[in-house]
Amino acid sequence: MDIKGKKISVIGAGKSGIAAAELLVRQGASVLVSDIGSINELTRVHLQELQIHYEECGHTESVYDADFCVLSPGIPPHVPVVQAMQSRGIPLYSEIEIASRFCRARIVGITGTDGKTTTSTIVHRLCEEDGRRNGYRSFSVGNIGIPFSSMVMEMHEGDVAVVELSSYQLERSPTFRPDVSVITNITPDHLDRYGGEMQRYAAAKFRIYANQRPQDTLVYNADDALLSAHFTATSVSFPFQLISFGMEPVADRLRDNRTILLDNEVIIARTAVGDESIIGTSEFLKNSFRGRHNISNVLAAVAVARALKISHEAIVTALKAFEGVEHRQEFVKTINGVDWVNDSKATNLNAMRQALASLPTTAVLIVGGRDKGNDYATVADLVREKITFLIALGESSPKIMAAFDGIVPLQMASSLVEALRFAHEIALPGQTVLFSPACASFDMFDNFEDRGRQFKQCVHRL
Ligand code: UMA
Repeated sequence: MDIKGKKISVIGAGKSGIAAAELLVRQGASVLVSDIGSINELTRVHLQELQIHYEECGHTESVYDADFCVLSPGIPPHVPVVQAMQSRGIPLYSEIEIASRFCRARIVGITGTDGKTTTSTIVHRLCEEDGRRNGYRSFSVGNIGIPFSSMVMEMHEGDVAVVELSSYQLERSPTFRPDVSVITNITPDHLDRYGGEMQRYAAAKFRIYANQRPQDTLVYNADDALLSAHFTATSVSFPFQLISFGMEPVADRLRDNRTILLDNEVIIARTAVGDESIIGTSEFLKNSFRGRHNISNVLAAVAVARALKISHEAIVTALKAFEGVEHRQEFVKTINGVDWVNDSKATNLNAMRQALASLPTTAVLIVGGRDKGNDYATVADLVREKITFLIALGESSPKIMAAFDGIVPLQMASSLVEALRFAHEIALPGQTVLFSPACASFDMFDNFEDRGRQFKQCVHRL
């Protein structure tokens, strides 16, 4: 991508905007970073050091004096600055598109509603293990929290970029092309951005394979009804290789003869030439990494490993050593026989559902935050079965109190500290205290990482 001397506006001074600006300036472009809000002191100093122009507290006319614009993923398409760019014919690209144009490494792109962080982390560990043996490096970037642009110039040919991708990041990425793409599942989330239409949300996810070619691979979850129907429909032929994975018994769903499946708790790679045993689930499941959904994540990662030709030994070694992901059903501590679990990454109801389903004990549940249009009735049965007491927290607590009234004893907490204090008093030895908010964090915290860290600090202070 030749951008020398080009004028580029970067909209949003968050993580992705700053990383894209830095990459573009280092490649010789003239960049203006523009944010609708204020830019923090640390970022301002960083921009000044790099001699990057910036403006804050609003987008001025200057942003339209550009050859193209880089849009941060959290900025929805209906906001005035995006509308104005479009009406003036200024091309808009995602930070992912920009980074991928400079990428020499192989790209594994991982999307899906849930499981993408865990799957990305496992794939990264498998690649690291294989890379140690074969002299290449793996990078874990994207929605996981480290912008692709911030690492891309460190990547060399033969390395692997494991890129976690939200649907937002797949928008405005017209040439992005992963060597291996993964779709873990598609269930309702972020529908506010897609006019409430599931089809539009799914279409954004399907952008992940739009540029894939015959030498590339797409990995999909065959247990997901929407994905299974999409990729087995005989009316469409896909110009790339398909590998399915799933825990449900394999029916005649395969059109490619390659699948990663579970047979009597053993992961099997099935191809036209036969079956190969990979690993038993008891060899990688542990206190810090448990639940059926995590077996599904491992199946996806094994499918990627097969596509990348990662050795059997590297797969087994890395899986045995895998201890789970921070903020994702993360075991924090046992206090008086009660296990405390941080699941702050559960920003939607489906993620909370998975956490409840994989609980080995009954639990006291702390739930709530900024509501995303959750229909709590859909988890009522699971809550009745697994939860002995519910503590509602944050903006959505009145809605949560109303939804679970009569289903489980409950109480509202005015702060995280108070929620923990209630839970500490109520939980009995042998139980779990599960912090699985099922909501966004922005009502009380900077982001879900901040929320999870504060939770863990409070637990350690109990
Ligand atoms: N802004 C404007 N103009 C507007 C609207 C917003 O300038 O009209 C500004 C805001 O004031 C703010 C900036 O844009 O300063 C924020 O940009 P952003 O929301 O895109 O956030 P980043 O810090 O760039 O982080 C993004 C991802 N955030 C979102 O997609 C909301 C991060 O995913 C990701 O880790 C990071 O890029 C690096 O790739 C977080 C996330 O919540 C984890 N993702 C969602 C999810 O997982 O559900 C999709």
